[in-house]
Amino acid sequence: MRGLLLLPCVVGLAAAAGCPYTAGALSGRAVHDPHGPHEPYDPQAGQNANTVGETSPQFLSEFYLNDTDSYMTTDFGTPIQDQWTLKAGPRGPSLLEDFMFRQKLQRFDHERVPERVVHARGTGAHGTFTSYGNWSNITAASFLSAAGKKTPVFSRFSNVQGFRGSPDTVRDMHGFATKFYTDEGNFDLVGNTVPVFFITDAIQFPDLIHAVKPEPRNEIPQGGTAHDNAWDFLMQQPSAMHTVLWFMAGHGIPHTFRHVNGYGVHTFRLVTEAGASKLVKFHWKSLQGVASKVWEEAQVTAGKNIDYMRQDLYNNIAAGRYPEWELGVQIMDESQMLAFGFDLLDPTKIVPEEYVQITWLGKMQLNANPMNYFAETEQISMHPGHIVRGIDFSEDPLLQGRLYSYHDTQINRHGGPNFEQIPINRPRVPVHNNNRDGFSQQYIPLNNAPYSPNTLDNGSPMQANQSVGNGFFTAPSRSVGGHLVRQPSFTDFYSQARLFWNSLVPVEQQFVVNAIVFENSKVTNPTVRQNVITAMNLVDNDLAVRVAQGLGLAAPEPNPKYYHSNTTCCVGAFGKPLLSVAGMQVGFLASNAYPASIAQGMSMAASFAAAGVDLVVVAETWGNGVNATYSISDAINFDAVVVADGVEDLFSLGSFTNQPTDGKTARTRVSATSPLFPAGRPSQILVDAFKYGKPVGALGTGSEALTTFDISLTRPGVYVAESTNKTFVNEVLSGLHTFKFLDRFTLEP
Ligand code: HDE
Repeated sequence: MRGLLLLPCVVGLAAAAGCPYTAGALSGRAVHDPHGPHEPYDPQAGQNANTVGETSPQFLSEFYLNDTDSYMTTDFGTPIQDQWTLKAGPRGPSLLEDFMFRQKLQRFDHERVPERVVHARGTGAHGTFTSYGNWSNITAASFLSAAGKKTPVFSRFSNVQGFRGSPDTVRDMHGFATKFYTDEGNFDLVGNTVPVFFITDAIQFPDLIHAVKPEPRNEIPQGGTAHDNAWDFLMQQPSAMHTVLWFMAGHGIPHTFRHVNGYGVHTFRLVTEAGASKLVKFHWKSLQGVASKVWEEAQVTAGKNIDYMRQDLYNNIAAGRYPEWELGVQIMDESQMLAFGFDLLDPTKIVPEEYVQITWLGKMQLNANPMNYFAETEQISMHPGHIVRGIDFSEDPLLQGRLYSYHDTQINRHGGPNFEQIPINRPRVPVHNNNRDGFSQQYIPLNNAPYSPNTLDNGSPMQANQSVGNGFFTAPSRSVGGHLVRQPSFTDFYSQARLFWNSLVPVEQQFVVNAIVFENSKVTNPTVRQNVITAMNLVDNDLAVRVAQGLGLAAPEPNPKYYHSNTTCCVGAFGKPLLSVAGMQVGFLASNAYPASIAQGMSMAASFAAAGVDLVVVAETWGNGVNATYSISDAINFDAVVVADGVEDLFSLGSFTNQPTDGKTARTRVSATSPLFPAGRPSQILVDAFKYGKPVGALGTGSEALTTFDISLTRPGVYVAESTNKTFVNEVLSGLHTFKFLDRFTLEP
């Protein structure tokens, strides 16, 4: 309805004529409001009924530029041709007068904007958040006011350390930021996939990032923390230990962005209409389940497909397999700030779920890919300070610093403060204030009295607060005071680091040891490596001894000040079955030389498809029924691998002849070495899949391929059948749910 004379009130008052927010309504003039939603917003519907929100792409559709069936124009609309410059004669020179040429080159010269200073590498999608109920007992937030109420969202997932073009699967922390386009303004939940953070005071953030980013002299390494500077800083900053262990565990190398949980990290507040506040920790729970790669697999993926995670998200949304997350809060009384043995303001602490259960408020589904990466994913500006009525901050000094940084950094990226007006950033409700001008102002403000108080515009825009205009208000119970100091706020950083370590299954503990050993084997400075042992020993002596062994350092004596034997649930990335296997890929290793093998794959595909799983038939070359060639396939592409009946020769380690053998005379003999794919590729796919802990299987004589590589047919996660049947498919599907067969990984004694 853009272009109509509708200027809906943002909140509160339904009578359009008396709408206090609406300059046009007050002046009686026809006003086109570019901020306005497509349909008039009915506050009553928002408050009391289930509203069906538009999806974000619909909201953005008025900005789509469609070039179909059009002539080329300049930026100012004149039709032109742009393939040849205007020249003085056929041999030139080109003339400065050529405005078509100048504009084309100039626009190209200015295409790049600064990437994010952190979280530069990311991918995002549109979706919908649906509230499970009316949560007005804990918050006045309108998007949580009714069961079934829908709010459009955009989520951006990111890596932290690497640049925009860095690989997805390096070991790193990951961002999980969501913008809720609520009917009372934008709320951004700018969280991570790990619930704790490295530092407790925002003034240390530049030090943290300078330390983990590539080293200044040579800009190495790209995307990871396996270098001297990172470990030098992290091991001298006690607050970092808990977070370091999370990202040395599986959380540093998630399988895909669909398989991560998310966390607000800081304690926030929810505030009711009446002003009563509770402390909360925000949680996103992946309804796909949490899954992680193993390190070898992540490294290979980083080389073979640096876009692995963004491709997974994009492909699954494009295929209609929409990932979902539940949003929940742990709710605590204001009086419980210090009740659990640590300060709820300390962002290095989780609130164990044994203490406070999570209340699930609603569900998010990501269901539309951006139409244009730059315009949407790259330009979206997340900010923890984008907050709405019913939600409030806490005094956490890390959060307080973030409230400055995000807006500031976006001004740097966009050249001025009007980035809030970019389509992907603008709220779905009208904006009314006295902020003016700046680079590239997108609106034409009509209020000729842009100050408060004014009488010339009848006092508009008026001040909204808790009691008038449904405005934002700070939780009335908040009170702060104290002498001015520069000192740390929190002290114990090892008890919860140990809680995390204690709570991992043994295999994930081994992965943590391996990861620390790997990263520090790249550290060249012996003092830095020794500091690692000293710091780890404060968490756990066994951990420190094993890392010391891996680094060739002396085993330390126990330093038990923080040792305890408590455990908590829900912190590891391994050992729990997935909730859904939708979007998983089963590689079916077949051969063009034996067409029956391709037919087997085609006949099984439908059974897997019923569970949302793709069966990918792999053969030497393209052909009917072939979904991928060996040349482009690798174990990293598949979540399970099945060898077709009759293609075992592809995996043979013996002499590679083309002679037919008894019993296989109907087949053209195939060979493990073929000019059609890199030497040994089918074997490599099978062996690597097994090594990465994935389910593997075989039909008929294909099982010989497994035994060739000493893969026992009776091991967990190994499935064989004579031919395609339902039981076999179900076994592979259950293997996909298990996801990683942990018995495949060696534990140190
Ligand atoms: Fe950020 N962070 N951060 N951060 N952060 C940015 O803002 C910052 C922190 C997080 O997908 C920047 O727009 C400071 C914690 C995510 O667009 C910047 C501190 C958490 C994203 C910034 C922190 C995060 C950012 C860079 C210490 C988890 C990507 C670009 C006080 C709760 C958002 C930008 C997206 C991005 C500053 C710590 C999450 C520089 C100063 C803790 C997910 O403003």
